[in-house]
Amino acid sequence: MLKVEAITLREIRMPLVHFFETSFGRTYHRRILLVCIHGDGIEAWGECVAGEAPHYCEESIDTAWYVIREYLAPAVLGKSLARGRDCAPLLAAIRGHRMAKAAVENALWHAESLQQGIPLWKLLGGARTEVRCGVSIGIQDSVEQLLEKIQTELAAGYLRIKVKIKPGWDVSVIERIRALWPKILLSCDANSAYTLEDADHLMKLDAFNLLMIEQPLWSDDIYFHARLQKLLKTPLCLDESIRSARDAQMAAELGSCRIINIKVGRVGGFSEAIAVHNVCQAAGIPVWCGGMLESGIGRAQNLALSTLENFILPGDVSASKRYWKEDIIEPEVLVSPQGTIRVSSEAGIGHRIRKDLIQQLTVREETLSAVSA
Ligand code: OSB
Ligand code: MG
Repeated sequence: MLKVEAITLREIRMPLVHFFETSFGRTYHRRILLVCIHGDGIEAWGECVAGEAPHYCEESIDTAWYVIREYLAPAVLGKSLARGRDCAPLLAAIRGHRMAKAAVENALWHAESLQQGIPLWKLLGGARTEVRCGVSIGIQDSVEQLLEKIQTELAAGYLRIKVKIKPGWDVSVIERIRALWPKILLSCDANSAYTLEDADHLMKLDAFNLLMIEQPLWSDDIYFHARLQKLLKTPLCLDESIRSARDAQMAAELGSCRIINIKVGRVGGFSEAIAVHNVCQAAGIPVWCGGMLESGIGRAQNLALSTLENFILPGDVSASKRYWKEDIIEPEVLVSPQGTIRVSSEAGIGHRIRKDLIQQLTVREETLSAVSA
């Protein structure tokens, strides 16, 4: 039983080692909202994966800060929770704002794992101790630069390469990659940059034996992806469109995709992520864990989720050093030359949280306390 005594919101700024470009733009540095829950002598952490601006979804770091301060924190402060799982019902009266909710809920799962003295991945129901890793590579200034990056990541051992595509940076780029590496596990992610009118163009991708095409159409669509999937040989994978287990069920029943990317922030926290995982498993849809350029806290939590049984495909779970010169956890997330990460058997997230570094990176901080403690 954890009594939620106080919640600290903190914004840290971290420059990316290399810019990251998707079909909606380039990011050079991250503004990351960290949630720290205090209670019964425990400090537990959650990372909000909302972006700097509302491009991937409606949320941003600033909307998340506002919603947590005004609505989510008051719903849990002063309450005693037996389990991380008990958080979601307390937040159910607030619609949407899933990334904000996930930051709070995931911190409570972290608290539970610390209190019980077990690894977070075990608490989530993890079934494996080694996770297979892939990388997501953004749009570059030239195809040559992209090919060079792929070469580097393959040499580092990564088991699947995903490249970002958009109109004007798609079929010919994939063709160049396949000419060099005919056999690697290769996928692409459009972040909703196309419409059904592009179906004929997207069908050209069928020539390249891709593992999947991720989220080609609208970020809120499930129906039209089913129409597109019928035209394509290549499996579609949904990312943005899947916000709940219900969405996953709908996609499975309509045949909108054959693979699903689970991001714990996008679906509102670990309990819904597990529910999406279970729906997919029952429907025979393999899943993998997506990433949102997380700092070490979110990265370690993604790793924990990736140990569940139906996380069959290599995810966008990669080493800290691909994104950060210095990560806020110790040890940082390391990937073996075989492209795998072994999870820790320590309690909690299995990494020490570097509070000194977090303090140095902090640009804004606010502590909310229970009214009558
Ligand atoms: O669509 O998967 C995506 C990053 C920001 C927003 C959306 C996406 C991504 C990535 C990065 O692909 C994956 C990672 O964190 O390594
Ligand atoms: Mg994606």
